[in-house]
Formats: sequence, structure tokens, C-alpha cells
Amino acid sequence: MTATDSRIRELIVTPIAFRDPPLLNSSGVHEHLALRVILQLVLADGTVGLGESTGGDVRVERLRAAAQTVVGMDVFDTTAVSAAIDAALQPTVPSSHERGWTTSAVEVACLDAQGKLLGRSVSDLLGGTVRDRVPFAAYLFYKWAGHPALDGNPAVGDDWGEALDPAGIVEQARLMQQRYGFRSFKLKGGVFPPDEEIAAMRALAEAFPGRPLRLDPNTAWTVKTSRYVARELDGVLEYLEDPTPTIAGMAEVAKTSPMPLATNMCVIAWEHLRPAVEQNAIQVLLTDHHYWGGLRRTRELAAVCEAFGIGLSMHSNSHLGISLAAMTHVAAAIPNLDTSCDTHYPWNSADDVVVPGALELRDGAVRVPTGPGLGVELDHDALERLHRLYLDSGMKARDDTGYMRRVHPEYEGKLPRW
Ligand code: GKR
Ligand code: MG
Repeated sequence: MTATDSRIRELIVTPIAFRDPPLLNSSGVHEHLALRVILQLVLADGTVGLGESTGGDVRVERLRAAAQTVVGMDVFDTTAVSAAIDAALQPTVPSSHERGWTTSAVEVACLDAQGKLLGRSVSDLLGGTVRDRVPFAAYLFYKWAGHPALDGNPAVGDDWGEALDPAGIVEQARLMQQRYGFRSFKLKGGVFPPDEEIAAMRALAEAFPGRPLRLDPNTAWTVKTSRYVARELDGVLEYLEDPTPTIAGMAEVAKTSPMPLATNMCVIAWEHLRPAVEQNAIQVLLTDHHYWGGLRRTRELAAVCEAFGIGLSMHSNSHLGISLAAMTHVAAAIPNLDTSCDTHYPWNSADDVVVPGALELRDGAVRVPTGPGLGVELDHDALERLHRLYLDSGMKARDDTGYMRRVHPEYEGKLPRW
């Protein structure tokens, strides 16, 4: 192979939309479509590396700016590619976390292309696997039975049904277990008053004795309420995720919490690690390669966590198969990522952009794809269909609060709420 073969010829940025059920959270409710972006990094020799990131017009524009920056660079020069994108964005995007979303998506596409050139999997490029199956947790949500008829669109139901109380959550957990074999469960909380969510967690503990359970209210509670919930759920939770906002707030809760506190909200950039460690604010970090700088940086983050005795788990947003493949490869390559990871995949997999077969959630785990690169293949017809859906939708950004207000005009967006 010559150096010229691995030069980047083009980065194709395709925004897409896919169906999403009405999942409730502390900010409102998921709209009927979720937005995502698919990247195809085309090399001089025609090899294509794939990437996937969160959507919305702002992120799409930044990826398009990155596309201008990387043309002509060598795909193996991944550090320089990330640095060039970061430098190009700096004047207009001051937040390193925000820039991280762009560099990360391109890094994954670079690694996929490298793996294809070399005939090796992405996990091999990350140092090899320490596990060949990556366990995931069932991601439970309070939800409506379906999307209501709104703005001229008809009502849309789904085969998960309604879950608005402890019995509904236990039923959803049973369905998740039946369909995918999950062995651990996370409830997205911050939707109902804390005592109702405590009751839901106790109902899950009774229905699934001994199984790891987590609760994540996305900062819906004050420090006082968080301490109360933590006390009430002593012995029930494996960890409590983002009960309250800010590193300082989490540190206050951690002083009395009987269980570890986890976050994907207050520690989301490298500069947050030092204060979090100094204040002992978190005991578990939910990594996410989509904004920590990509798969190699996630591997480095894991080493930092190891050094400071911080446990690891993995965060997820609504996503499709390219992301699931990347999450699986990096989780398989990190020795100290030994709790099950989050994934929204069961809620969205019906609309995937990858050719079926390489990824399967079975017995609560995904087997690491063995093909070169990420080991998944783009379904071009599906990509075209989902791109059309995005164009026709006119959606520009995720807006859980706005959607909730269109259905319930009295809804107040307020965090912390209790
Ligand atoms: O999809 O509603 C959701 C989640 O709340 C998501 O937006 C969060 O980013 O899953 C995430 C989390 O763990 O905080
Ligand atoms: Mg979370």
C-alpha cells in the first residue's frame, strides 16, 4: 500500500431521521422522529469508513466544516485529523465538549477505514478485545402508549405499550428481557415525583431479584431530594446516575449516598475530570465515544478513570447500528469497563442503516463484529429513505420540552424539579 492510497478524498455528511417512540424524561418526551448524522469517509482508493453522530442542523453544519478540513489528510494520521478539525472549529465553537462531537464522529470513520485497509477489526486497532461479547442493560422508559395525533399527523402506536407506573415499568422490563435477554436494567427517571420512581425501582428489584438496577433522573432533583432517594434505595441500586446538577451538587450528594454516583452530565469533557476527582463527586463515569474524542480517546479516558479508582459504564442516546458497532468495539477493548453499557438500540433498531446480520442483541449482549473495521455495512437504500424522512420532517433539532408542551401546554421545563 502506498501513502497516497490512504488519503481522504471526501467526507460525505448525510443527516437522517428515524422513528422513535414517545419516551419520557426530565425534559419532556421524545418526538416521533430522532435525528442522527451518517458519515462516509471516502479514501483515494475508494475505501469507505463509516461514522454516526447525533443530528440537528448545528452539528450537521460543523461536520460539513470538518469535511472541508480533512480532505487530503492521511487517514492513519488520526491525531492530526482530530487536531485540524478542533482548530477549525475553535473560533466559533468555544466548548471543547461541543467540538468533541465533531472530532469523535470523524475519528470513528477514520478507524473504520483503517481497519478495512488493513483487514483488521476496530477493536484490534484499539489493542485487541478483552471480551468477545459486550453486555448491555435494558434501558427502561416511562412512556405513552403511542404518539398522539398532532399537527395533521395521525396517532402512532408501538408494540411496547404504555408504562406510566411501577407495574408498567416491570412489564416493559419483562418484554425487554424476553426480546433481548437483558440481565441488568436502567430506568430513565425524573418524570414522576421521586416516591413514585422509588416504588418503580422497588418493584423491579422484587421482579428481578439480584439483577443490577440503575436509576437516572437527569438532574431532576435537588441535593436534599437526591439524598432522600439515595437513602430510600440503599441496597436496591447498583448506582444512581445524575440525581442533581453540577459537580459541586453531586459532591454534596456523594457525601451521604450509600451507593456510587454515576454521570454522563457533569463530567463530559477532559477539564471536568480534575474538579470531579478533587471533590469526589462521582464514583462511576459513563463514557461516550461520541463526544470524548472518539474510540482511542475513550480508551485513554478509561485509563484515567482506572488511575483514580472511578468505575466505568457507557452512556447512550437514540442511535443506530454504526454507533452500536463502535460502542461494542471500544467496550470490548477496555479491561476496566466491566459493568453493562447503556443502549437505546431496542427502541430504534427497526430503522437501522446497516445491513442486518452483523449486530445482534442476544442474552443481553452484542458479539463483537469480526469483519474488517467496524464490521458493519451501510444499507444505501435505508440511508436514502431516512435522509428523505429527515428532509420531509423539517426538523432542525431535538426538542423534548417543546413536543411535551405541544401535547400538554401547561408543562413547565424545570430542572431540578423536585
Ligand atoms: O433519550 O431521553 C433520553 C435520555 O435521557 C438521553 O437523552 C440521555 O442523554 O440516555 C441519556 C442519559 O443517560 O442521560
Ligand atoms: Mg444518564
